[in-house]
Parts: sequence; C-alpha cells; structure tokens
Amino acid sequence: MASSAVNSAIEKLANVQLNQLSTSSSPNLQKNLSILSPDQIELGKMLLEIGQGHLFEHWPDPGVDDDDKQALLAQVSVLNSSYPGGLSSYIKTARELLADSKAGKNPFDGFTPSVPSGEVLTFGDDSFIQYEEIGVKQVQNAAFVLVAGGLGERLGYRGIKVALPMETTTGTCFLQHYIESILSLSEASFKQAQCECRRDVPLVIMTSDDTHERTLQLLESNSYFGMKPTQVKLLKQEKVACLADNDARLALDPNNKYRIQTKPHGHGDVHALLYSSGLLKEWKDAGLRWVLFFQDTNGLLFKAIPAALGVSATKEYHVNSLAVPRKAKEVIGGITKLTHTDGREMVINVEYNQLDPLLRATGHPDGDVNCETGYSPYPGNINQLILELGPYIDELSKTGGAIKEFVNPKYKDSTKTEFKSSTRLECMMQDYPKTLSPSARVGFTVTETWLAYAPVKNNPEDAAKVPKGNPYHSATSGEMAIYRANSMILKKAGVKVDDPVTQVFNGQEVEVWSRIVWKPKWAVTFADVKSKVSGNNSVSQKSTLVVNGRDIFIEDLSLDGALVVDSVDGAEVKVGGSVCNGGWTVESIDKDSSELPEEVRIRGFKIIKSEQVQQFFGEPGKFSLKP
Ligand code: UGB
Repeated sequence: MASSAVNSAIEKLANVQLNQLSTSSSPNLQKNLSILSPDQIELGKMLLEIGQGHLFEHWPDPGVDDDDKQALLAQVSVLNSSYPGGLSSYIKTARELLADSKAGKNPFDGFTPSVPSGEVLTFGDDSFIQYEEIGVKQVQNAAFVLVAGGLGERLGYRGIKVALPMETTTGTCFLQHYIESILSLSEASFKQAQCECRRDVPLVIMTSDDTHERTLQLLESNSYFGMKPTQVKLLKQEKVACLADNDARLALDPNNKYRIQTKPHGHGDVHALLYSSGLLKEWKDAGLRWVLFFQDTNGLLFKAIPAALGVSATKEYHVNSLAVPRKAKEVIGGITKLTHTDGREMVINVEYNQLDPLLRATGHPDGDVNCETGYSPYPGNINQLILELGPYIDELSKTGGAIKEFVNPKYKDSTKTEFKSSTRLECMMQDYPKTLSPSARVGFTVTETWLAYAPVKNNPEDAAKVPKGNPYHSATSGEMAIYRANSMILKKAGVKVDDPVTQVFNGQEVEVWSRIVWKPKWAVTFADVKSKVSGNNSVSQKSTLVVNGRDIFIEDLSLDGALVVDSVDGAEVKVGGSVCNGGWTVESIDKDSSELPEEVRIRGFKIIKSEQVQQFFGEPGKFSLKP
C-alpha cells in the first residue's frame, strides 16, 4: 500500500471515530453516518450541539428512509445558510426571546414614549412643491425595493397582491403602476437633473415561496411593464424554522417527520437579502445614494415619494420613514420617540399591538387613544422607508443585515410552558434603525393620508367591522382612495370637481368621487399636473376621466360623462370643450356571487361602461380634441 493511501485510510478512520464521538449523544444519527456526506455529518453535529437531538430520535437504521434523512439535512443546510449567523445563532436568539416572553418582559422596558417631531408636509404648498423638485432630481440616484413576499392572509385573496387591480376603471394592477411610476420618475429626474448619462433605476422585488413564481410570471407575461428585465431583480426570502417549545427545539412538520416546519420570518428579511446579494455594493459603486422601500398594495404612495425623497436629501436623513396621521387603534405602527432611563434615545416604529400596552405601562392609563385633533398623537408608519445608501451599507457590514427580532408564541395556558402551535422568530424592515448609533440621522415625514396611504389589506367582512371613523384598508376603500386623491389634486390645480357622494359597498361607507385616473407619465408631481391643466375645467361627480398620454393638456373642459384620452409620446393633445354622455357607472354587486371574479367581489362594486368619448392619438404631432 502506498504511503499516501495509508495516510488517507488513517485519516478516514480518525474522522469516523471523531464523528462517532461527537454524535454519540444521538445513537440514531451515529448509526446513520455511513449514508451521510461529510457536510451533512457536520450539520448533524451542529444540530446536536444546539440541542436538536430530537430531530433524529425516530431515525431508523441505514437502508430505511435514507432519502428522507438526506432531505432533512438538505433542508437544514438551506435554513442554516439563509439566516445571518446560521441556525445556531437563530436558536440562541430564540431561547433568549422565548425566556423574555415567558417572563413577561416588556421589550420596551426602561423606555418612555413621547411624540417625536418630524417634517410635516401639506400637499401643494410651496415647500411641498420645492421638496418634490429636489426629490425628483434624486431619483436618478435611487434604487427601489418592493417587499412582496407576504401572502396577505388578512385580505383572503388567492392571487398575489401586486397583481390586483389598483382601480377597476382601467384595471391597472399594482405592479404595473409601481413600475410605470418608477420609469416616469426616472425620466423626469433625467430631464430635470440634465445629467449626461441616463441610468436604469433598479427595482428589487422581495418574493417568497408563496409569491415568487407568480410574480415572475406576471412580469414576464407583461414584458416587465416596460422596464428592462435586467433592471428588475427578484430576491426570494426563505422561511425560518418553527419552534416547538421554550427550549427552542425545532418543530417537525406534523405531516412529515423528516421535515422541519417553517413559517415566514417577516419583511425584515429584505435587509439581509440585499446585503448578501451584493446589490448594495453594486449600487454604491455605480454612484447611487438612496434606497426606497415600499409595500405591495398602496396605490397612493408614489404621490408622496418625490417630496419625501426631497426631505431626505435636504435634511440628509440616513433614515426617513413616511408617515400619515394615525387613528388610535388603527392597524399601523406608531412612530414614537423612546427615551431610556440610561439616556438612550431613538425614533422608531412601535407596532400597533405594542403601542397600547407601552402607553399604559408608562403613565397613560387610556393607552392608544386619539388626542384633541381626533388622531393619535403618534404618526402612523406606512412602512415606506428611504435609506441613505452609504450609512446603510456601513451598518449592514456590521450586522450582516440581521434585524432585531421578536417572538409571539400563543401559550396553551398561563403557565406559559406549552404553545398552542409552533412559533418562530419574526422581524420587520422598519426595525432597521434599532441597531443604529445615536449619531445616525433618523427622521420621518408626515403627509396627508388622502395623498399617500390606502393599502388593500382587509377582507370585506373584517373591513365592515372596523370602528367607525377608522380606515377600512380594503379593496373597496383602496380603489375609492385613488379617485379621491386624483380629484383632490385636480381641485388644487384649479379644476372644479364636484363633491363626492356617499355609498355603501360590502358594508363599508365610502366617498365616491369622480373616477379620475392618469398614467404616471402624464404627471408624477403636482407641478406636472399644474402645467397640464389650464383655463376653466369642470368634472361632474358621475364622470370618468382617463388620461393616458404624456403630453395631454386639459384646457376649458366641461366633463359630464366618460372621457378617455390616449396618446403616443410626441403627440401633443389639447383636450377641451363640452363632453356629455351616459358615462361609466359604479354598480353594487353581491360579494357572495360565485359568478364574479374574486377581484370584483372583494370591492363590492363594478364599473359599467355605458357610453364614452374615447380617442387615441397614435402619431406624433399637435392635435386638439374638442367634442
Ligand atoms: N411581506 C414580505 O415581503 N414578507 C413577509 O414575510 C411578510 C410581509 P403586511 P403588516 O403600512 O400598512 C406593516 O402583512 O406586517 C411584505 C408594518 O409592520 O401587509 O401587518 C408584504 O408582502 C406596520 O407598521 O403588513 O404591517 C407587504 O408588502 C404598518 O406600517 C409588506 O411586507 C403596516 O405594514 C407588509 O406586510 C402598513
């Protein structure tokens, strides 16, 4: 036998003995070593070291279920590599958080909440317009990140939420609107900044196993809604391991004893994913300065983005959270200043379920209530974050993107020794500032709700139960909010838009404004709107106005019906005169009618298109439309 072969045989024997020693606490794993690869054996040892020997308790002898055993360790490998610090770090944090939870420890122990001060914007005033202008210039230096890994259990919709129509007048879905907004903003930015090189503003979409394939398919089947496919990156978040008890023993899937049960970890995963993907560095090297995070179903938020980005640039905020006035008990977090007894201070989102107990525990016996303004004094977090890229990368280089987590076990009884069902660690993207040093510039920008926030989160039944005066956050209210915002913006630009009427759909009382919608390429800022509207214009409540082209100018238009104007780039169209027709009406439907598509049922109405003036200008040139 050659000496190298002897050495290798000796080494192999030594390894086997070593493996057997370190796996001796699990006889079942030990007797299966021969079917496992060296990497799998390492993972097995690691699991034993972190108290997970129960995973092997039921393992039969080699030769039985070997593929399943290997599949389990393959899953462990994914769980280990997709969590910053690996599974051992996950289990260590879980034990600490579970112990705190059992002891009833308040995560805000030692902190006193107070109302923070931030930038409060009023749509259309001089400073708003100025901020918009500054913000638009910055878009060329920005990257956008959409978190869309959530299934939207509260909404109960079976599809992915970004595919839902944002409004049913045109049927534009959320993802299309987001992409068109980014494209139009970047076009405006390019023009305004008069920079030499035009940049393809990047868009990252965080998906999950629940949403990935369908998101990709939506993009591919619609040619990425006009974006270059290379401009869009999908980053898929992995679920995390479930925990069966207070010792953080990993829970096995009730239907498969060779599979660890997993659940979503939350939108906070976006930071670790961006970091590990290398994109942040790529963006920095390309000279980008901002990263804007946003959520899956807020059809209004791009109306507030330019001004908020302007605030970030002006105030040089490392972190800028967008907020709106919040109704007490509304299911959105509250932006709060927390001051610790040791002098530490931070401005942070306190999640909706924690704000009331925190207030009660700190000398506010009524908890989360409205103040004299009719709103909670704590601005509502709409989870639209603007981070400055440089400081963001610096911080993530230290943390690897790990975000402070929390655990929310549902205990069987007051002894808190057993869970009703397995739990897991969770994290939220807005908790990013929690690890920042006190010198970090963390601020927020409040805009009016009608302008910036109308998410689609609640199913009709739950929405109908929302306390009177609080927002429904449903498909019904989400669509009506688009019409209201566009009507209000046109009103501010001098158009006479009739008052809305109140109607009830799916048990929710909503204001129905004229159905006014425009493509982002028509206007992305208030200044754009004002430059395209002149003279004496009026729109009646029963009217629908759809503006789809870049250079459509509305001048002396009297609209009482439906008008749809579409034009290619380069076609300059003046629209005026009197348009009067049967128009498009909003009709109630029965949400339980199985003949109607789910997208319609969840809003409780549909648009009946009876009569309209519709014109498409397909050639460049100057045109006039005066019916
Ligand atoms: N999401 C993911 O991408 N991955 C996940 O694992 C989970 C969610 P929800 P939530 O602005 O209205 C948040 O479920 O968590 C995506 C803030 O925490 O709609 O109840 C998901 O696809 C809260 O402070 O929201 O509440 C979606 O795009 C408040 O601001 C997004 O994350 C509230 O949003 C949010 O998920 C709000």
